[in-house]
Amino acid sequence: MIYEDIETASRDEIRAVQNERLRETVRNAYENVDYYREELDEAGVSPEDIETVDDIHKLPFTTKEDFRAEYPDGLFAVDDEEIRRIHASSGTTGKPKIVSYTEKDLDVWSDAVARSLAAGGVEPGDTVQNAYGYGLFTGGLGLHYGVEKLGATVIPIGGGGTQRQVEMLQDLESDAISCTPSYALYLAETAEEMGVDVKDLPLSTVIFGAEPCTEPMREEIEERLDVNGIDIYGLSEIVGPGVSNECHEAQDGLHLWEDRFYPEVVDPETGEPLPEGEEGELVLTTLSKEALPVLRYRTGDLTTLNYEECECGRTMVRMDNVTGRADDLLIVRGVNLYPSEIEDVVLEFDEVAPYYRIDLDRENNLDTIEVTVELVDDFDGDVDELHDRILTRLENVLSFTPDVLTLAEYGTIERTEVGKVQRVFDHR
Ligand code: DLL
Repeated sequence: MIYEDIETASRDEIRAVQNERLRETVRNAYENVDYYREELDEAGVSPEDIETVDDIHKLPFTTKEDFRAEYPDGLFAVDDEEIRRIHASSGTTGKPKIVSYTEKDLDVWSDAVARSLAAGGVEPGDTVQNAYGYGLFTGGLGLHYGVEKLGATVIPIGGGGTQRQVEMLQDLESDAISCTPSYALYLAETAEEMGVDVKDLPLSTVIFGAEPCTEPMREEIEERLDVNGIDIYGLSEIVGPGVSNECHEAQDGLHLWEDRFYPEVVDPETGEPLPEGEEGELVLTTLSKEALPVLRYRTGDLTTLNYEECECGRTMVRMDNVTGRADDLLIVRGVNLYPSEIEDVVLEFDEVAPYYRIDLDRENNLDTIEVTVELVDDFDGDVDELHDRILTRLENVLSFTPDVLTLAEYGTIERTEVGKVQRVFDHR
């Protein structure tokens, strides 16, 4: 189901909307946010210089450090009376990034989420169990209002309480659940422990996001829960969930709602724009936000853009699913590695459960890396032989051998019931 006509508009139509909204956004930022006025003045750019999206590169970037420096409300463009809601993105260090919404912003956001859900195969009348955390995190309320906007029923269960989640799936016959990918797996595991066969339940879709999910992880979710695993992407600074979403027809990239958020992909080192199809850092500009216009935000997320029309009929650009962030890069004794590359290799093994952790340390001034993976519950093979096979595969695919590879028993690695999973522990 296509939720809004603009999703199938021609490139010219999309461009026209983007150009007009970009001009408005820049004007709003310049006139109402001291920070942007100073930045643009310093860069020698006036709002009149921005006529079309082709001029966007003239604008300076906004970074997470700018959000922190302007904490709490230095980037807000409206008076307090116009703000209807505040959210915050926690982050692991420093102050949270505070974000705000006017009534219209909330409306645009819930439409973006409704669009996303419809693309993911959720229909009006369906029941969606929303297992994202409610509160300052944008996942809970973001999904909540999107489900309602679509005309579906939301069960606002929030994060955690996994046994109850399973009971609700059974008793209320939820058609879809929204949660992080790691939680979807934990749910499957809990259901198994409870003796509930999730495959027998009506559940047909998992809307997962807020964390990276590699292909083997998605396959595991789809298989264990017998569902369509649909990827939803977003970030608080831009709006929250609903910036882009996979369509259930193709499941081949996430349609980015580019009438609301303008995407670019740049070289993470130099900031130079990259041609279509090349992987780099996603940069987003809000096109409709009143309370918090954001110009060229460096998301830190690595992806590629694909402007080919999709088989679902939507014309909006697709981004590759995000499996890493520019700042996830692990440099171990000079070798560059992304955790997702390790995940891709280890989860290829049927004997390995989808739980792992990576520990980095330093001994005698030398980096060390330990990879711990879990064996499946019913493993009855030769551990040493499997250990050697995994090491050889890591060596062949990544030219990398961990100092220690531990094959732990099933259930050893801590599960994340609430919030985002952490898999890399840097003790250096
Ligand atoms: O995680 C918003 C969200 C909630 C998205 C629920 C999807 C579902 P933040 O807490 O601000 O917002 O974190 C944003 O999370 O820059 C990515 O690094 C990561 N992220 C979000 N969605 C995905 C995804 C929410 N589908 C940061 N795949 C982003 C990979 C994702 N990473």
